[in-house]
Amino acid sequence: MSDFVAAMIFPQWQGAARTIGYAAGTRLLGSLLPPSLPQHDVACDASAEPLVFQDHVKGLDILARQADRAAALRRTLPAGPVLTIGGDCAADLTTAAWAHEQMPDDVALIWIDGHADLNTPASSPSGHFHGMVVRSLMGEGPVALIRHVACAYAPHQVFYISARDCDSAESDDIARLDLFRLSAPDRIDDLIAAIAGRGLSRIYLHLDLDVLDPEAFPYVGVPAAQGLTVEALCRVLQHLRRHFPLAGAAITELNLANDDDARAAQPALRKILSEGFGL
Ligand SMILES: [Mn+2]
Repeated sequence: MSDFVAAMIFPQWQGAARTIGYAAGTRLLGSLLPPSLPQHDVACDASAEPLVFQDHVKGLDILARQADRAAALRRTLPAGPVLTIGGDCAADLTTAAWAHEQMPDDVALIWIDGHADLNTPASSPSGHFHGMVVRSLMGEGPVALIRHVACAYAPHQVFYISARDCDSAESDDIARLDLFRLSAPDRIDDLIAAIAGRGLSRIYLHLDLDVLDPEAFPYVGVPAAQGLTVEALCRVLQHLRRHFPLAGAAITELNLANDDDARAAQPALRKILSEGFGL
């Protein structure tokens, strides 16, 4: 029996502001899910037109329209954990927000990512929204997007695993806000203890595949050196799922340039889905 009631398939690329192989990545992940898990598609603008900058965010209009669609779809799905398949790291903005709204102050947001995604529109060097998602889930971001965050995550609810390629403003904010940061996967018990010690009983798992080491798994939008092995990632996911019920999850940033990439990425993805997520 899967932990999930449904999968939301959301090939959004505008948050990365590059028409790279996210659509192919989303398709492949969808094809690897068990047929018993109902899949629901969020329609995305596939146009390769350059994105317009608005309020320091590239493609804000389109991102807002797509987030509206995702939020509307989420409201039609059963209560219970949904697995969002991206797409860029912003694909689960509305589903991570929804998970917290159902159980305010009880959800740990576990951000498993080579990056911190903690920029504000003003601090972001690129204007790419996929680097602002955690900050938005904490209630600070473009109004057109954070209107879906009815219940912001507080700093004590945010936990990073292997965030290692951070902008200097992000590093400053991690220190200032005292966000939990697990650097070595073998210290996972520290994370478990911190979640429980902060009175949180459920976890939301956001997996950006760039948490993996690019030598083992280069099929991502923004690779970050010195990441986890696939085995270490699976152990971390298993350990977390053994200790806490899921509020939801997402797998993001799979970027496949061609069929060779798709073939080469499959064994790791199958392992992560089955051993990491129990699918
Ligand atoms: Mn990332």
